[in-house]
Amino acid sequence: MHEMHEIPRNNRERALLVGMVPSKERVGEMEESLDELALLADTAGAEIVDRIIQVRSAMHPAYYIGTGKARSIAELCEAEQIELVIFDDDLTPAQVRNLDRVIERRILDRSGLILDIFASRAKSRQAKLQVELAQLQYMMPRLTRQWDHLSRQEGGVAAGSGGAIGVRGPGETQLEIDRRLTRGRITHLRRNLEQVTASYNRQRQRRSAMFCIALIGYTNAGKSTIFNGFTEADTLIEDRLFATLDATTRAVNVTPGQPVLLSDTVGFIRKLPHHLIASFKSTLTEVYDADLLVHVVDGSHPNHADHIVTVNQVLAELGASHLPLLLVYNKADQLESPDALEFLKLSYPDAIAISALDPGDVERLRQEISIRVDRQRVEVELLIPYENGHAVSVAYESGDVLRREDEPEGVRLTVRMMPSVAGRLGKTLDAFVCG
Ligand SMILES: Nc1nc2c(ncn2[C@@H]2O[C@H](COP(=O)(O)OP(=O)(O)OP(=O)(O)O)[C@@H](O)[C@H]2O)c(=O)[nH]1
Ligand SMILES: [Mg+2]
Repeated sequence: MHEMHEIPRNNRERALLVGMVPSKERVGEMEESLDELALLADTAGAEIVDRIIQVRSAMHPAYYIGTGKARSIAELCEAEQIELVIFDDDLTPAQVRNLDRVIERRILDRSGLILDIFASRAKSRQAKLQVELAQLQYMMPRLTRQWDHLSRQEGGVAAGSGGAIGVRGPGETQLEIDRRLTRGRITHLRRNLEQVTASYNRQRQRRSAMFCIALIGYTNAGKSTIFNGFTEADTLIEDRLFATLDATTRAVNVTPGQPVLLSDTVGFIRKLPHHLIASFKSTLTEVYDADLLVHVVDGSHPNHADHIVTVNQVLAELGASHLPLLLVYNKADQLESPDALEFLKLSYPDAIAISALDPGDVERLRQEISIRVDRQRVEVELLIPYENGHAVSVAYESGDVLRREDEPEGVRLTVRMMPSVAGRLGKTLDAFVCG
C-alpha cells in the first residue's frame, strides 16, 4: 500500500530493541513482542539494527536490565552507531535516567514510542488534543522525579560544603515553573477537549435513533478495509500500525430498510499506554455506545489469540465487555491451510471467517450482521404526542412499524426495533415507551 509518512531509509534513526524475561521458556514470547515493537519502531521511523533479550529473574529496580548488560549495550551502541534504545516494557522514570547515564543514548519505552506514533499521526483537532494530553500526563512524573534526583544529587554534594540552598534554589524554581506550565497546559487541553467533545456529541445525538455498529480490533486487522468495503469510503488503509486514529462513521444499508451507522475505530495493541486509553475515551464513545461490536481479528497472524485477549482487556477497561459482539476472522485468504480455519472455529464457534478483499465475503459479513441486528430487535409500543410528528417519522425510519393507532393522547405505534434505540427515542424525542 501507499505510505503517507515514508521516511527515507538513510534518514532513519538507528535503533536497538531490548526485552527482558524471567526465564528461558519465555524467550519465544518476548521474540513475538519484539516483532511487534519492531513494527512500532518502523512506523515511528526507526531502522532496527539489533535486538537483545535478557533472561533475568527480576528486573533491576534502578536499571531494569542488569548493570553488566547495560554496559554491554553501551558498547554495542558505540560500535554500531545506534542512536536510540527502545525497551519493550515500561521503564520507571528513574530507570530511564540511570540507563541514559550508562548508555548515553536516547532511551525510550513502549508507551513513549506508541505516544510518539499517535502524536505524529493525529489529524483531527480532537485526536491532537487527546494525544498531547496523554503525552503530558506521561511526562509529568518523569519531569518531577528527574528533578528530584538532580536536586538530591546536587544537594548531597552541596550539603557537605554547606551551600545546599543556593544550589537547589534556582533548580527548584525552574522545576516549579515546569510543573506549573505543564499543569496549566493540561487544564487548558482538558477544557478544549470537553468543548470539542460536547459539539461532537451533539452531532451524534442527532443520529442517536439509529442502530450503531463499531468495527473494533487489533491494529492492522483489516477494520478499515472492511469499512471501505461496506461504505465505498476512502479511509486510509495501510500495512502499518495505527493507520486509523479518528473514528469515521457512515450510514450503511445492512438490513433491508434499516440503515445503521457503522464506525471504523482506532486499533488496539498490547501494552497500550493507560493515559492514552483514558484520553481517547471520548473518541471511543463509538465503541462503548455501540449496539453491536464487530471484532475484527487477523486470523492469519500467529498471535491472533493474544490479540483477542488484548482487545477484550481494552474493552473491559472501556466498560464495553457486556455489548453484543460478532467475532470476525479476517485475512482468511492468507491462512496456511483450511485446517487452520477449523482450529480457529474451535475456540469461537460463533465467529465467521472472511477475506475483506473478497466482495462475496463482505456480502456474507453483511448478512451475518443483519441477522445479529434483527436478533436484537424487540417489539415496543410508543405513544407519541401529536405535536411531536418528528418522532413518528423517526420511528418509521429506525424500525418496522407493525401497527398504528391514532388515540386521543397521540399516535400509538407498535414497532419492531432495538430496545436501546427505543430508549434513546423516548429520551430525545419525547415519545413514551410503553412496553
Ligand atoms: N491478504 C489480506 N490482506 C488484508 C485483508 N484485509 C486487510 N488486509 C490488509 O491488511 C492491512 C491492514 O488493513 P487496514 O484495513 O488498514 O487495518 P486496520 O485494522 O484498519 O488497521 P489500523 O487502522 O492500523 O488499526 C492492509 O495492508 C490491508 O490491505 C484480507 O482479508 N486479506
Ligand atoms: Mg484502520
